Amino acid sequence: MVIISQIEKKPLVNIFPTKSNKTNFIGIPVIDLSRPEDAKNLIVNACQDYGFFKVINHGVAPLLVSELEKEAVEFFNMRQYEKDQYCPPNPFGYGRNKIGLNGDVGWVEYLLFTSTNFPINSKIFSSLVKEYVKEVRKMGCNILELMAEGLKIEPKNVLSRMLSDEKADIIFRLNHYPPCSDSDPESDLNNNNRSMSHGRTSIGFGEHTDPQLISIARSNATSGFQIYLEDGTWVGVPQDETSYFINVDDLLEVMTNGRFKSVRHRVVADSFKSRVSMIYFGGPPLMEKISPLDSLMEPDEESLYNEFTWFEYKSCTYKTKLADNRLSRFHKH
Ligand code: GA4
Repeated sequence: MVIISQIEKKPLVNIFPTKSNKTNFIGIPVIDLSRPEDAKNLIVNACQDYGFFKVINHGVAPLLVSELEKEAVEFFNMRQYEKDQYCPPNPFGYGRNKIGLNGDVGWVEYLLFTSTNFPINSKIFSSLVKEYVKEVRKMGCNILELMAEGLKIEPKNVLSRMLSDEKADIIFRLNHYPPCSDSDPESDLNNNNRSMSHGRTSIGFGEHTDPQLISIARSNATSGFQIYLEDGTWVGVPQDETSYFINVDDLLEVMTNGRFKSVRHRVVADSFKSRVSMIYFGGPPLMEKISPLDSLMEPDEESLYNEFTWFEYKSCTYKTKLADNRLSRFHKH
């Protein structure tokens, strides 16, 4: 894949890793969706341990994915003034370098939109997005059902109903991280086994947690995605363009009263290769009340959070910076 467009101004954010004493990490959990009996328990373990896992045998047609990626690449290959017609992302549309509304920057350009409001005037592109979002929503519902089964909570659709609802608040994002020659591939950010002595790396998308319930991501064969482990290390996720990567988001952490972890993650720009990713963010209907699930609470267990609607949480999210801990604002003190 060739992407010729370059982001003009380089908002380099060079950062260093916090620690590098990796412990007990045995790799990203891989869940085979064609084996639901095993999958349900493995999903629960992965959500508790990392808030992150990879799925295989997911049922999304490779042709659909490659056609959508082709459209995305064509879009990002357009001249800057053509892409700028879809600016600014307020919060939806085309964005470049700036992330959100509060001063975050990254070495990235993107298209951000809701499933019902695709800004690009191309029938092919918009019908591929529609079809893709439908397929990925199906996968998301399946995963949420397996989660409920693994957690032994009833009814089976207690989580998935929020995604299958026609008012589910779905956001879809296409990201393009152009190669960044200032990124040092030897740096500790890109390779966790080396010392941090000369780490200078460009952040494509800064560290954050996703506010929704679940995020379902897929990218081309360029690496750069990293997750934060509880022991304070960042680990690079080996790329696999045939699989999907699932994040537990903030709302699932609340609904499981902290059993599942909303995974902190970031993307580091590659020095040589473009990275193109597509991410489905599954949120519930705006008026859905969010609190720990009764069926999961032990008799004397107390809720860690004050109840809120997704609308309240989302509104608060858009007032924050990317790296902020948004959940802490809803913690009971
Ligand atoms: C992170 C997850 C999704 O990409 C997103 C992002 C949103 C944006 O890019 O506009 C936010 C970010 C995300 C969380 C904090 C706020 C809002 C940028 C930002 C600084 C679309 C979302 O829903 O929240």
